[in-house]
Amino acid sequence: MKLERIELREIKMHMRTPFETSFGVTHERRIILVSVSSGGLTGYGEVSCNETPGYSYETTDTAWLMLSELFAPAVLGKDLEQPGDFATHMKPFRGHPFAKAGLELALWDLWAKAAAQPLWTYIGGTKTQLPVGLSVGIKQSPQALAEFVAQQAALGYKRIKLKIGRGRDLEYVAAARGALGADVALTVDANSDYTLEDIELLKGLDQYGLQYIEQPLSNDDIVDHATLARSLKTPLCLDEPIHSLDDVRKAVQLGSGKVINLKIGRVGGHAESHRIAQYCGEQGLALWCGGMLESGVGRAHNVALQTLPQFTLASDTAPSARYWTEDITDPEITMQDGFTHPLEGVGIGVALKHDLIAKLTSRVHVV
Ligand code: OSB
Ligand code: MG
Repeated sequence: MKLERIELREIKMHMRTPFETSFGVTHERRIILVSVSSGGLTGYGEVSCNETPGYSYETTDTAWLMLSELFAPAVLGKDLEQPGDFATHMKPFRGHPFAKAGLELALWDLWAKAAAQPLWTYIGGTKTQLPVGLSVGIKQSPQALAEFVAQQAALGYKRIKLKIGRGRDLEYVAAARGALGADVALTVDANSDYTLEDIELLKGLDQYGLQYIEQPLSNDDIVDHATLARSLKTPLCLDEPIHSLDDVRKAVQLGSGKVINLKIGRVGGHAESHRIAQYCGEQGLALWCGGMLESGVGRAHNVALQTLPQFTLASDTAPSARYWTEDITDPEITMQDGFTHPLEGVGIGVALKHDLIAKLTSRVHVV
């Protein structure tokens, strides 16, 4: 298909409640929607990196620059046989996976629409019951956290993940575990806030029966994680340092973690996500799909991805209502009894609310 038109559109979406992690607080998301048109069809993708370089070096502004100046011009007018060909055109450009993914996702949606198929079956998905986990931001006090998680667990989530950070760890986890009881699957995510000097403190987490500890150490580390893994009973989950199948392979070789949080944006799109999922299946690694506080567009892609048979644990695909007063898609992402389900329309299976999107738009660039 010949890529006839590429549009970048930045929208601002206010979060219903601020989301705090060890690297900062998010009140408002600045999201780039990417649309690619060909033969009367349009595919949609989302750039899901943060507004500041707290989680990764990419930001909304760096992604806008890369997409408008380099990535979109490199494929505009090109005739691609399949979305996988996108990688060939990105060869000259190092890094910036979130920016690349915004465009790559749009291609997958477009190709699935051209095949008149839902994206989830187009990529080879088979699972229809998709367990949902909730990612809970850092709260003001252990007591406030305990009350919040008790409320949320009642909604049926299959796993609760607590954001932790220095000075906001053991007491908070103890309070949440106390409120939830022993049977609820509980995890923590430090977003790289600790070092190996904190090993005794981190060992203290073993007593809470956590399913895994996500990214305790540096954002680009897999070596110290291997050392830490040998000292803990709780399995480690890697998030930030995984950008490719090669990164997963090296982490497995070193023993850095037994669980992989796969984010489509962080690995540059569906094609690399698919390769990573297959490898995780072969290696017996536990796998789940992470979230980046996406709009319904990004979440629809996340839902499609986690229908692949290699996904084994609950994914951070909480319903739209958890994040937004009104999401930009119809339908919104929903959850029933702790599960979400593949979206059955063609492509990503959601229509965009163009009137609402127009009101949220801060800039548009047509390549
Ligand atoms: O580390 O998984 C993370 C949000 C922004 C940046 C990093 C992370 C997160 C989340 C939220 O945990 C997941 C979600 O609910 O979308
Ligand atoms: Mg994480």
